[in-house]
Amino acid sequence: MAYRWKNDLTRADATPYAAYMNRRQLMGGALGLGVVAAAGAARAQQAELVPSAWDDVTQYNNFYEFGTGKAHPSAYADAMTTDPWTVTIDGMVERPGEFDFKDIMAEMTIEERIYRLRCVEAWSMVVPWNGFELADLLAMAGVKPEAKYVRFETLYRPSEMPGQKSAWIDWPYIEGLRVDEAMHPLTIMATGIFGKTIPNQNGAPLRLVVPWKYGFKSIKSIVRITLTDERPIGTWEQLQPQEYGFYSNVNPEVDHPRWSQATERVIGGGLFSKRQDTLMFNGYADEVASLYEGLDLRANF
Ligand SMILES: Nc1nc2c(c(=O)[nH]1)N[C@H]1C(S)=C(S)[C@@H](COP(=O)(O)O)O[C@H]1N2
Ligand SMILES: [Mo]
Repeated sequence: MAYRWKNDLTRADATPYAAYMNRRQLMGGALGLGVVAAAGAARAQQAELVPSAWDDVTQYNNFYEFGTGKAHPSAYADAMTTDPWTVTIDGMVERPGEFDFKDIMAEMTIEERIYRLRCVEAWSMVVPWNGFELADLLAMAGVKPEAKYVRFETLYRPSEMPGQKSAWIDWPYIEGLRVDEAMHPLTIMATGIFGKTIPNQNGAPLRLVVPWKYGFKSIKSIVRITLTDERPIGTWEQLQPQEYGFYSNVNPEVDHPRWSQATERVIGGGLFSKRQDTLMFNGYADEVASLYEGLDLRANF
């Protein structure tokens, strides 16, 4: 709840000020939307970090279940039914089961986390998420000591997800983390953005956010979480293992085979959209570098 991390973003890194003001107003009404205001400490820690514009966060998306264009998710994701919604937690847990999303929300404390999002395609945004630590959800099920990995699965429902009608991806979308990565306090399950319920195109009703990894690790619209001792093979690793590895930690020194990862295009500002240097572990090295001590980050990309 009161997890603190180094915040080095300032207003100079921000996209439009109007969007920021808009967000403060939204946060003012957040209680009415079922979002519990964050603890003061965590909020103050991020006070200087200004998010991207609402329109960019909700209209420039990757969610291949709705098509491969950046505008496809916002155009088609409304068709996805998110209520009722259950999440199965199974595998190496003490209390496996199918949990109703509403029951999960009743147990969890929602807070705001403003994080950088760095896509492997070399663009980035800053997103104000609302959500809870994944560790708290896993504690509900009780992780057994023999579990080494967490495997996540997105909804498979071609009737509501037109992209799932093409078979070039072996649906459902899958992702995975090591248990220690999953338990890290920076790793959250997001249920909102900008103090509002998360829009379908961003992964309603709950999606993973792992801010030090490339965006594709942050799997959307999760229906199943499995604790396992077998390393999961994610959708992108399965498609192109030489391009997308299991770790996919943001690393400006390890290029994608087809492009540099040293810099990123900041979404927003239209013609004036700028490039900036990509940060090691996306700016979260102080918090997470120790997880990878002794690991060759070039071999384990
Ligand atoms: N199920 C699912 N999750 C997904 C994706 C997807 O296509 N399907 N795209 C990923 C990619 S590549 C990125 S960059 C982020 C984008 O999240 P956003 O649209 O909320 O910015 O979602 C990730 N999660
Ligand atoms: Mo991405």
